[in-house]
Amino acid sequence: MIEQSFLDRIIENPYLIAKLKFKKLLLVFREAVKLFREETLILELKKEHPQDKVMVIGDLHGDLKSLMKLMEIIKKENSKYVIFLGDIVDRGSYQLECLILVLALKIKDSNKYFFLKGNHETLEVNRNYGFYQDFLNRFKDPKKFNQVKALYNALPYSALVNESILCLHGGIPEEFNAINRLRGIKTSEINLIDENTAKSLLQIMWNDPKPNLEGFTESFRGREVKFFGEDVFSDFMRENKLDYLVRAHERFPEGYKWFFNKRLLSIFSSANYRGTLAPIPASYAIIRNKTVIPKIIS
Ligand SMILES: [Mn+2]
Repeated sequence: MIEQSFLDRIIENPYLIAKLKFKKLLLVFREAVKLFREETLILELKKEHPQDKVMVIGDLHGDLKSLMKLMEIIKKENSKYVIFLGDIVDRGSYQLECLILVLALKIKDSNKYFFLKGNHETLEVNRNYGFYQDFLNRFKDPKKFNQVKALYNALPYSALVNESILCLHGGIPEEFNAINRLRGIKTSEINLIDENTAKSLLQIMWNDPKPNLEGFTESFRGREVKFFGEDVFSDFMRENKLDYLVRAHERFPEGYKWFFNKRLLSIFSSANYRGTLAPIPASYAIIRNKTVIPKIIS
């Protein structure tokens, strides 16, 4: 069992995480995995009152400074749910700190905090963008990374808020029925899904919207990854009876971006991405009543 006082201490001061022994982190990983394995691939979150708020957070990429600002905002917004859209690790200076902090929040209040899988919550991407090496530098033993893999394998892919607002990391899959088919399947049953459904999950993590485009087209991001235009987006939303889609995965100079007649909101919650590019405003989203409101972290 994890002590509450330990969770409180690292939530209060996440810089302590760098000093923790692996044995202590192991407890965090195991406890978090246990919770995620009870969840479904598509989370179904219900707001009891229309004015209940849901806070949605985009890519963090090891930007602990932005995450700590968000922690202050989480307190002020007092929302019913907080959904992280993934891409917590890779690229930034405090990847492990960000990951463990998000897991600590999950363990502390599992009915409030949700963590969806981004394309950087995979070993293959971590090998190329920093987290795997960062982890090896700290803990030396590649076998210890199995704990991280177990975590990645247990994460949900999408959250459906009041059956009408879909939250995910990348974009809509080519197969519109995938969301319905995935509903009710537990994350621990992911090995039972067929190849087509697995492709939809990959596209949920990787796809991007593109204005002035028809249908789905090839993406530079990889095989099976697609750009999607407004026509297929509208069809997808109609078929799944959805009002809004909230996603992350892309960085914009203005901090966030609306697409497709303000029905798709793209947010990005790291201001100091890679530390080398000029900082941009980081953003998050608030879902309240039946609308989605983009916000800038100041
Ligand atoms: Mn991404």
